[in-house]
Amino acid sequence: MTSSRLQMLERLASGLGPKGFTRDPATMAPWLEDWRKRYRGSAAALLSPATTEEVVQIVRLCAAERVALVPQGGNTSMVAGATPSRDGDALLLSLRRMNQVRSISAASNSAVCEAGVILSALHEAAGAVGRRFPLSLGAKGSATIGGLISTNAGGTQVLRFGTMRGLVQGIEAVLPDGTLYSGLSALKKDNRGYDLKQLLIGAEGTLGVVTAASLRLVPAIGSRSVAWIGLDTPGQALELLLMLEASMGEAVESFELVPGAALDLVLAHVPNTRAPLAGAHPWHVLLEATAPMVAPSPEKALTAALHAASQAGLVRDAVIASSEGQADALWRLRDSISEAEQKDGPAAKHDVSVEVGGMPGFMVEAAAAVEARFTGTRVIAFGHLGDGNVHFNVRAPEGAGPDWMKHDAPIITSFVHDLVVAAGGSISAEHGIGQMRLAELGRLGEPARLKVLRAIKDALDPNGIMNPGKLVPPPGPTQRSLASAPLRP
Ligand code: 2HG
Ligand code: ZN
Repeated sequence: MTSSRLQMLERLASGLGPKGFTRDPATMAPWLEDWRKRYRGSAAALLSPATTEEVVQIVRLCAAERVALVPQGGNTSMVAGATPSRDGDALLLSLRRMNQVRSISAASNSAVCEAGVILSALHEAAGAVGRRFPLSLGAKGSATIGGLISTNAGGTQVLRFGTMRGLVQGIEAVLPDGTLYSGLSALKKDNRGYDLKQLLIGAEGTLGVVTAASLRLVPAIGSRSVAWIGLDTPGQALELLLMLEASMGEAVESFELVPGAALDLVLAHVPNTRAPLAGAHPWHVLLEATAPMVAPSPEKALTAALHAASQAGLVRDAVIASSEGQADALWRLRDSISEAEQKDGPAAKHDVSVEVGGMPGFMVEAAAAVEARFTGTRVIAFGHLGDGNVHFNVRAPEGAGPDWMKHDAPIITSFVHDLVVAAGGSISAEHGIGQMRLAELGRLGEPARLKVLRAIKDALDPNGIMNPGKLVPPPGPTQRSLASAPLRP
């Protein structure tokens, strides 16, 4: 390490104090590996500032010395977006100590949170003032607001409330040269040109460090009804959604598609789970409908709608949770799919979207094409059917060797992504690009999109210090599709 680098680390250590600076390998270790344990990086130090002013000082120093910074929240990225590279040159910048809800107002339906506030803590804070923050996902106990913003997270309530893009009203961030952008005002209308807030949402920390945000709250719900439904095809599931929306309107907040094979994995690998319906079904839907405070419970309307759907031949069996405990147990089945898949063995994972109406057809045809081309694989596609987004995960054949992930999975990924692009879809619907999808975005991104991504990155971060190697594919020749490459015998 050069002496100027050492001096810089010493300055950071004395400025941030022992709680804000460490080079201890054991303390740093868990944060240097991604959630899925597929990427392991290295860093010169772990910085944990407690205030925005400390973040400004850190970024100024890094800009002057041209040292890379990798911002990190709860480290639950599905695409290794917060894992540093292996060279160990970067500094890991944890926002987790910045965990204050600075203010919360029922009157203006908003909360100002620091980047390190954990999603479930925001849910509780909003509940305490009779409001709620309407975005939720399986990792709510560790995902942070800064990470959710930087990845434009979606989750299981997007159907009604949209992604983070629709829920962030203002942002405070430190730009790559150390300039503080104080844009926290929750303005409903603001037409001063390019929207810096939207630029930072989903930027994966490549354009600056989000330190706080003003977030939209909505009225607390009065009651909810959660149902688990067995049916035959994804097409019937989408028909059911349209039928429910026609009869219940905005009450339908979540509509998650779960194949029988995913439920089986959860029942096999996650303790204290049990099958919600008596018989087996090829497909399932987990549905949540809500009603506001003074309105009657949605249960009656939901029961009638499900009865009509069953008469129409769309629904094979269904159960409506009769208590909050049962509702939570149904949600646990859905939220545990990733964990169960991980325990079960290797899979080539994909996070894809096509237009909503085209998704059932895409799922069926693409799964058949994958399973025919890659003998022994099994597609488990699940998730946010109502958003046109499923996790199209291809499980390794029985007895696949340790090299399957390294050799076969990338070929399968090219094959799946080629199908998605042919269907006019996106190869990253909600997980982002990180480092895992970088080469594929370079290969498949439209030239205009790539040109603009690179131009924005160069304009805001000319020295490339903010989360290098993520999101923005470098210019130059791109890899060709591996889809027709031979598999190992
Ligand atoms: C979900 O919807 C997450 O459960 C994770 O986005 C998806 O593990 C996955 O493939
Ligand atoms: Zn998802």
